[in-house]
Amino acid sequence: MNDVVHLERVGATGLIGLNNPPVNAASHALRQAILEAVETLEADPEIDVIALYGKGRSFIAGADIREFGKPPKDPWLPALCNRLEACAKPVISVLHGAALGGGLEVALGTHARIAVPGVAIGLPEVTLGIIPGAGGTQRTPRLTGIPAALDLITTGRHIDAEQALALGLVDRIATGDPRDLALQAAVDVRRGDLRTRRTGDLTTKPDDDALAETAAELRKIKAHLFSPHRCVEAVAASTLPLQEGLARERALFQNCLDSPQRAGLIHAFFAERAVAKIPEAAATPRDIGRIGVIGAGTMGSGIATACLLAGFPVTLVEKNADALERGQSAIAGNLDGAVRRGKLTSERRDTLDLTASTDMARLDGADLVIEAAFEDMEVKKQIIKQAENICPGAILATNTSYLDVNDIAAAAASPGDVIGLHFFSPAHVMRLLEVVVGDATRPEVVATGFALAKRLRKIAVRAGVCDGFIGNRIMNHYRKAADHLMMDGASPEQIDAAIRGFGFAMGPFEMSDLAGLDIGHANRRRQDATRPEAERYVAVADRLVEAGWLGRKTGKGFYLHGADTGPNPDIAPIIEAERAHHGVSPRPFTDEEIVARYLTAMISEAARVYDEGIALRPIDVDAVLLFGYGFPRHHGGPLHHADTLGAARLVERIETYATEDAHFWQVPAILRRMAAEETTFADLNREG
Ligand code: 3H9
Repeated sequence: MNDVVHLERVGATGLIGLNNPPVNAASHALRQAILEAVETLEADPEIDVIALYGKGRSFIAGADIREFGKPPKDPWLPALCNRLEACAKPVISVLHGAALGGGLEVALGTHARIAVPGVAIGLPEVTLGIIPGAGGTQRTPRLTGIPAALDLITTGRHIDAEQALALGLVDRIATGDPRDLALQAAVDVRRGDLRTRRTGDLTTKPDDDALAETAAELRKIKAHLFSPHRCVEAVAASTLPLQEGLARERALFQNCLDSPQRAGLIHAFFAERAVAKIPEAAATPRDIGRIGVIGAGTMGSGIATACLLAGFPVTLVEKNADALERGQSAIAGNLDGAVRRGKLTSERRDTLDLTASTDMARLDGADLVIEAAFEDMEVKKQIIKQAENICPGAILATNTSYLDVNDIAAAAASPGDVIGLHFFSPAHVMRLLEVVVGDATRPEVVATGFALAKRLRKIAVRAGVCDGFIGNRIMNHYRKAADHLMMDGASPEQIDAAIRGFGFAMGPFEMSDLAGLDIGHANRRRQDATRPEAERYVAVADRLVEAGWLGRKTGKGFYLHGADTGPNPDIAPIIEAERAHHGVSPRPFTDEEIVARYLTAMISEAARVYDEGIALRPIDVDAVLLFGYGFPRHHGGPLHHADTLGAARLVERIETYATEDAHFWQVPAILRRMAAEETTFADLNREG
């Protein structure tokens, strides 16, 4: 026996305490230890009931995801679940914290389940590009029926103890310490107060309609994904005898395991967590009581909403009274939406503490001030100076999207307290927060930025200072590639459709219309002074702005957004005029070539951002694109995707494109090194 389980005999009860921190993932060691413990207790004549419970924060959070893609080691989880089910003595399980994926499957292999309130129960495998592979697709429908099993397995959603009880997944809800509950449950089994049975002995009621409906719905909404469809096929097999159904599940699970989508989705899972590992992690974050937000525009009101939703008292300051009023009603609208969606109760809403004022002095007492004012260096410097005078000792954060945080910090008497907190619009919805660390930013200020992100339920990624930080800098680059494609012959709608075909929810021109073409325009004007001579400039979007077409907000942009929808018919003549002006003869592009150029531009800049130290690791760059820019999760992020293509192939591509535009298409030094050394970004993630 090894120390990942704690085996105890208490009277005639054999207790198996699972102890594999932090979340009791069912690693090889844990599987082996549970198997040995069960066999030991089964053979022990003094023992009549066996109970499994989790020590620490959960029962079992699932199979150990880090083992996927490595050679499998016996005992496999499916074999363990079958062995538990076959045990000659009653085996019960107490579920607390998380009983997810393989964790729930282990529990379904036991003969009765007790749920502790607060437990998250579910089969989230589909979110990792796989299906439940240890009997979950066979035993769940036997207990819940096919419709509920399809819902759980194809959405991967977590349910609570009450829902699990209502569905028949657990037999009882009980409050208390998991070990005590395990002992009590054993007593109840002996007394006949808790029924035990083998789930595999039950049969699934056929429901072809539910299967057909779910399959059709998934073909509509998840056509590009692999595993959701396999989930339905596996659940369909649950009407077969158990062993046949399990064999079918096994084959489908293996298909998913081999799919590149599995690797991408699991990379995304780890990306979300890896970004928290920062050099400042050991610093103690400062306490944040009140938060001040300066600027009541879209960003300011979104940031204020996010802070209020997380329970912070907020002071919102805006010098223009009308703008302040608009900001307040935007916040009220956001909060109404949160109540409607069940994210906030009306009672809690009434307790939220928002002070709104046109007087900066009202910021007094704030521990953190976030400025979301106009994107202008002098304005920002002025605001930081004023805020510092009003709240000495507070953290001063700028929500700038592009400007130099070191320059802004230089305006403060205490530049160590200045940091960039780059939110994404809508700030109360988008999960990404770039924490931009200046040369002088103190470690505890960085740690506070990360602690704040956690409270706001956002994914914080540490970024260094450069124009656009990680995300906008990369976006600027691939957005140019889209403009070049448009000038050279592809239409905006073909480009958008091709990019959607890769898995993005929107293409670049649809995105511009959504954000407002004035945003990109202002940014291009800011860059005019520093734009290199050799850079190819595409002025199509400028012509749209000059015509007053700013996208959705004016009803017209690259597309029509009024009574009529679809591509704006006035765009083609503008593009043609620009081509004529630059002597460009258009040529056809395949969707494949569009995607290849767009992604190669993205990967190139992403590689440079990492190589220059703006991002800590390649996986941090992936997280930014995944959680802030809609990069399709099943492709794992641009640098994960780059690994699937290989550095040598990318270098070759860039060199080919460079024959047309040697300024734009330059091979990043890091890609050349990687091609020569035959290494990958995954290698660099491991080193970092
Ligand atoms: C499966 O079960 C397949 C089977 O059907 C078939 C097999 C044949 N493995 O999220 P946190 C790590 S697929 C390995 O920050 P929280 C995580 O990386 C699995 N590691 O905590 C982190 O490490 P680090 C189905 C795991 O409290 C640390 O634990 N199960 C696993 O915010 C803390 O995690 C799932 O998909 C794992 N399974 O959330 C559930 N889980 O500190 C996946 C976590 O080094 N897990 N880690 O960064 C979760 O959803 C959340 O972790 C959980 C806790 C809700 C449990």
